[in-house]
Amino acid sequence: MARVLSIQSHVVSGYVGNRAAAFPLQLLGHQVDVINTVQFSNHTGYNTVHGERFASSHILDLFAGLQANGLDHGYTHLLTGYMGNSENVRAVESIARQLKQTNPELTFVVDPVLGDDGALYVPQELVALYRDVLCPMASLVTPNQFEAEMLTNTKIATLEDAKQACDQLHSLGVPNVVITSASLADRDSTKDDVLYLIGSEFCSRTNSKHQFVITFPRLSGYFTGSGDFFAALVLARHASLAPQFNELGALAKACELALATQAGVMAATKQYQESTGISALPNLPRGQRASEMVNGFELRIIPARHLITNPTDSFTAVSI
Ligand code: PXL
Repeated sequence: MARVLSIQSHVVSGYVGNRAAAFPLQLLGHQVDVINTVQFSNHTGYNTVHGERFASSHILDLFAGLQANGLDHGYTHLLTGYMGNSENVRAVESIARQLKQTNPELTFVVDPVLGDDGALYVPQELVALYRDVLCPMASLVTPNQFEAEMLTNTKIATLEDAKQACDQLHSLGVPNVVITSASLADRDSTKDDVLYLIGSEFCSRTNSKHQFVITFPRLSGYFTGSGDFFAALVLARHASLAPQFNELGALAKACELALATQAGVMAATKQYQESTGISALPNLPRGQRASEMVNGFELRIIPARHLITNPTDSFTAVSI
């Protein structure tokens, strides 16, 4: 079982960041310690957000407290998500370096949270920091299509583009890449209701590579935090299958299981949004959203918890 330090955001109400990551990891039997990069009342999809973003000095101080008591020993995994500004990325870099010194076998999972659907929601300078600083230290990165495009400075329109983007990310030094969801023009163009996950494992010891694609349904609805949930699930499933990210095949299996849970929880969330009428409401801009609408803004992680341990969906990775 893994011992994970997870550095992400915290919300009082709802399920993004650490609130979407800790529970599935724990339910799957892993020990999770959390450092929060922000403490907000709710995620930023609501009309308003209260709370604060923590200074990097606060994050580093918490880690220093762990070190002072020897509590920094024993972590097998470091998981990072939304950091929001460059100082916090630098703080995470420092923590990752120190943890790697303590445990050279540390698995570092980086979700490079930059944006989605063609728009950055963090300062532009974070792109270069993720690319040049965190990717070379990471064991696995989990960008979405837009984030992979930003990190590689390429457009991903086809499966071949996606494979090349994975190769480019490998060349930065990261042995495992999962592009968590992508619309690809050259797959089955008759279907606009599917998305693709593209995974790539590179083993430097044997100079071998395994690339795969998994097709899964595209759902409409509000699924904020699903990327955070997914990265935690891949880590959790992989840690149970293989101690480290150096066994070809384990990443594909972990992605199949993580996607099975993710698809089930998203379907349960969509069903809830439909049953409450939220799906039928117009998607008004922030600040103008009706309370009936915002009540459906959260993933149904807790009500659908059985799908974390026993997913009912099943997906198959196809080698490419
Ligand atoms: O990764 C999603 C996320 C994480 N943390 C905070 C957010 C969001 C998305 O809105 O607001 C604070």
